[in-house]
Amino acid sequence: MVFRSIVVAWSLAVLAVRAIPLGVNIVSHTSNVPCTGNSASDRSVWCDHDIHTDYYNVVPDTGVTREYWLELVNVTAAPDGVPRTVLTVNGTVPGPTLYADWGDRIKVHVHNGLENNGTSMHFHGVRQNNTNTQDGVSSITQCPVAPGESITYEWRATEYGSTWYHSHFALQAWGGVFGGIIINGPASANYDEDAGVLFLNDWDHRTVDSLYQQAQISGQPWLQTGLINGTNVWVEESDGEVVGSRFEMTVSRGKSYRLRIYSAAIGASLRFMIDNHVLMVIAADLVPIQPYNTTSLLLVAGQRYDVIVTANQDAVASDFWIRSIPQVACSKVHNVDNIKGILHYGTGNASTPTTSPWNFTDSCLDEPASSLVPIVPVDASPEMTWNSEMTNASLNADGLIRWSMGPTSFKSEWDNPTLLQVANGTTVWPEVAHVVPFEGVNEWIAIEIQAGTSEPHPIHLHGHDVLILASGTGQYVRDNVSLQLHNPPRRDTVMLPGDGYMVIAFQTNNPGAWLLHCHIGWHQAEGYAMQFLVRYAEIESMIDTTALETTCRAWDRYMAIASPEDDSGI
Ligand SMILES: *[C@@H]1O[C@H](CO)[C@@H](O)[C@H](O)[C@H]1NC(C)=O
Ligand SMILES: *[C@@H]1O[C@H](CO)[C@@H](O)[C@H](O)[C@H]1NC(C)=O
Ligand SMILES: *[C@@H]1O[C@H](CO)[C@@H](O)[C@H](O)[C@H]1NC(C)=O
Ligand SMILES: *[C@@H]1O[C@H](CO)[C@@H](O)[C@H](O)[C@H]1NC(C)=O
Ligand SMILES: *[C@@H]1O[C@H](CO)[C@@H](O)[C@H](O)[C@H]1NC(C)=O
Ligand SMILES: *[C@@H]1O[C@H](CO)[C@@H](O)[C@H](O)[C@H]1NC(C)=O
Ligand SMILES: *[C@@H]1O[C@H](CO)[C@@H](O)[C@H](O)[C@H]1NC(C)=O
Ligand SMILES: *[C@@H]1O[C@H](CO)[C@@H](O)[C@H](O)[C@H]1NC(C)=O
Ligand SMILES: *[C@@H]1O[C@H](CO)[C@@H](O)[C@H](O)[C@H]1NC(C)=O
Ligand SMILES: *[C@@H]1O[C@H](CO)[C@@H](O)[C@H](O)[C@H]1NC(C)=O
Ligand SMILES: *[C@@H]1O[C@H](CO)[C@@H](O)[C@H](O)[C@H]1NC(C)=O
Ligand SMILES: [Cu+2]
Repeated sequence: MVFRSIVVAWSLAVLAVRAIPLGVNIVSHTSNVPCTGNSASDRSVWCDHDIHTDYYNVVPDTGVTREYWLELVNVTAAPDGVPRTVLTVNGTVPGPTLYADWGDRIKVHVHNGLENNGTSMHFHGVRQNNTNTQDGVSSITQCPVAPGESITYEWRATEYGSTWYHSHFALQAWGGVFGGIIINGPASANYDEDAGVLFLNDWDHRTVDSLYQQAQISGQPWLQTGLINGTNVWVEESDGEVVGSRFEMTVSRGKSYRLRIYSAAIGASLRFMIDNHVLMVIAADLVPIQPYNTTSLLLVAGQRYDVIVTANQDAVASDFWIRSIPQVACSKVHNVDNIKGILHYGTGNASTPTTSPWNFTDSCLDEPASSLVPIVPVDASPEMTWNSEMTNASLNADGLIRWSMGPTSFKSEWDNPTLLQVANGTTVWPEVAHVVPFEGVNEWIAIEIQAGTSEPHPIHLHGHDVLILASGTGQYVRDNVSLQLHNPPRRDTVMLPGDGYMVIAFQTNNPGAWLLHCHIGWHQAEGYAMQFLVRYAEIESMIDTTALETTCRAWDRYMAIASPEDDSGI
């Protein structure tokens, strides 16, 4: 089949005035019919498919390839009114949103326009079914892309919903290199309008790179503030002057809006709420769930929730605060009461809200398992291969903090990625690369993770939605804890409770080198990671050795003048 390439390079100005999800109108399909049937009064249908379609095995044939060009640019920007160096995609934080329909192929050209950093682009939560080579992880699936060089990624949107792309090189993602991905598809509840992505960040006026040394000596550094979709205000300590501006979202009374909420935090766990408005939750990461209502939602680093907000208030006197509240139990962020945006009813300028927050309990635990019920059920097999990992922190020979999953802190080499070694026939791995091989086809793997400290950690597995079979505090004892095998919560990023444990499961149905790691940037850089090498014999044929080696050769040339690797390599 010949796929037609559609060049998609919308400007930000166009994005700002869109009324319906972009990308749907301008696409001409070469096969199949357009996805009619999906409307405000029935979001469950999608072409010949619907919200009950098993998206792990079935994917619509759209015949469409979406092509995007992204450029890394080093700018001076002031997201909260205070200027600093920000590493961006195309000059903005967040970077441009990528749109596609369920089943489309997505081709992303990334140009590294930075002077002093490598890069690689990871499509978080994207399943990469048989395309592990496109996962964009430095040291695992590729060498970093050297300054001035480009790379092209191509993958199929086999799942739909809300996810994001971000750099997987050093701390670059938290320097500003990230943006949203919206894959249009069916939904588990109806809404009038798609309001798009809404990123939550923790933020500081110093760069993450300049804080890394301190993080390695005394743990997560305190950050000054946070952003809502790339903006916030800041009150100058010297004279009380207010700089920056607040995020605003304008709604019409009576209408319902789908909001895609993301945490792109480097460390904080953020509670999201809109005063007086209930959030109807319809998806956790890329997994549609049975809708449920809540007044606030905790997002740990890397997670997403899709919610429907109905503008059902009488907004005569006031607009409403949108809040992102770092949870003090596990976050080191100041300014907790002033990371706010405004939900504005009607036309004209927004007023300063006088509304009060919903009551909440400060907590760093994920939403209860009973709330996160996937629409498409997946059961784990009681016959599983077990893998146990103790996680902990210690000091290395230089007195720097190093985290470990298992016996050693993770360390991989920028210029010798796992896939290059697989292409070369390597089967013996250094202990620090923490490679766990699985050869079985469609075998169920249970990973038991025990936290060695009181700090909770958002754990992310690449290339899979994991099933959360158990989670709790204290020491895990296999025979004493029952596992939820029947349709447990399923997603790509899960909070490991402090001084606690969790058991997550996945099936070996996708060959490749898949990273499992903590999504707190500092911890990832300090070695909180391991990799699964799934079905070795099938990986080699997927690798484009020429492309891999071309990137690596350019990187080797750059490394002669670059700063040496001083982190885990991922
Ligand atoms: C990003 O910037 C590049 C270079 O200016 C431009 O060609 C491209 O269209 C932009 N991409 C998007 C998605 O806006
Ligand atoms: C993913 O790949 C497997 C194995 O090739 C295949 O059976 C399955 O249908 C694919 N899933 C989708 C959604 O394409
Ligand atoms: C970004 O620009 C600043 C200021 O010129 C420079 O110090 C820094 O090295 C640059 N960063 C990268 C990654 O190129
Ligand atoms: C990336 O660039 C920043 C400057 O913007 C620098 O501080 C940092 O060391 C660089 N990181 C790597 C791994 O090259
Ligand atoms: C958040 O920013 C992105 C990127 O600029 C934009 O597409 C989106 O519409 C914004 N979200 C909301 C809810 O306004
Ligand atoms: C959520 O609350 C709204 C009213 O605020 C109600 O219409 C809706 O049915 C509720 N949804 C669920 C899943 O309980
Ligand atoms: C809205 O705000 C803008 C910018 O602050 C201002 O110029 C304008 O007069 C305001 N409009 C109204 C109706 O208050
Ligand atoms: C929060 O709890 C207090 C004390 O129970 C109560 O007075 C207040 O109305 C509650 N606020 C909200 C928004 O529910
Ligand atoms: C974690 O590491 C610390 C410091 O190396 C050590 O004292 C402690 O015993 C370890 N904890 C566990 C549970 O292994
Ligand atoms: C590939 O294997 C050969 C022979 O074992 C070795 O000499 C070479 O250094 C390896 N190359 C890489 C990139 O690992
Ligand atoms: C496991 O449960 C049994 C029965 O409740 C109890 O006697 C035993 O102490 C528990 N084991 C551990 C290690 O907690
Ligand atoms: Cu962590």
